[in-house]
Amino acid sequence: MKRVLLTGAAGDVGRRITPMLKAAYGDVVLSDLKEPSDTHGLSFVKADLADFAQVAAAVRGVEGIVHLGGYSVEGPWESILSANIVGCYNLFEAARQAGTKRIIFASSNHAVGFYPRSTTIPHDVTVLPDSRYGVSKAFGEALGAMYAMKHGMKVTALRIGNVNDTPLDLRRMAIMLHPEDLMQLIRIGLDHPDIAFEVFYGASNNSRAWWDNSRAKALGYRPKYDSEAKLDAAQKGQALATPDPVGDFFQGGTFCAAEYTADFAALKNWRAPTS
Ligand code: 15L
Repeated sequence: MKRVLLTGAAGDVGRRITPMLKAAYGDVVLSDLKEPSDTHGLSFVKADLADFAQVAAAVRGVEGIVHLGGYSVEGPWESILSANIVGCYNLFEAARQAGTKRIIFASSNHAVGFYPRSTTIPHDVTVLPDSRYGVSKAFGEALGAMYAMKHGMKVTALRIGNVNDTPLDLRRMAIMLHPEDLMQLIRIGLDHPDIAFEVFYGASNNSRAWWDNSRAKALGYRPKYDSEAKLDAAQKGQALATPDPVGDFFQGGTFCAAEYTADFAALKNWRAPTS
């Protein structure tokens, strides 16, 4: 991998990943709306994802992209539309025009947030987004699949749980992704010879996992961390949370509960029909 671009470099996950990306690939370019306070001596290109010309300038000469940029939580449709729908399209299309070979797309657990916590889901389930944000992540996955199949780009979508070295509550016990384990997933996506289009779950080796990540493991993922080691912290965080029947039932938590108007009893155990 000659040069790697990291979008969303000024965000929390971007700042955690930057030094590891630099150690692994050396030639790394950072991009975001504002320059990170610590660039680790790497060059920075300011780019608004919604502006195609700015994105095209950022991807010039880049062989691989780690696309963390965009709106990272639920928000107004206009914000999701410009940063995550238009922005994601601009990123993939500019990368195609620039001849970029590989893209890691930071999808999210919220693309499948309406699965009950009581079920273990594989990577190839029907998407059940829990928010406009989750819909934008499902869109990014679909876009990545199209660019992989139609243009031969090697695309890996990571349905990231919560990037942290400590689980913030009981939900995060299942979905915590230690930054070093995230780096492993990124390296598989950027380097593995067999990637065409893949969906991996972004979770550490959590004992309470509710995702079947066997596809990532088949390609060499060996997560080192288990949230169980920090159960105390999760219990303390949980004690501060307000109980919620919807949010506590579904994997997506508060993203599911927000703006919820459906008949919970009728829909809570819905599963896509199988053949
Ligand atoms: C996400 O997708 C968000 O980017 C992050 O801020 C957390 O809210 C995380 O999901 C989560 O589900 O905990």
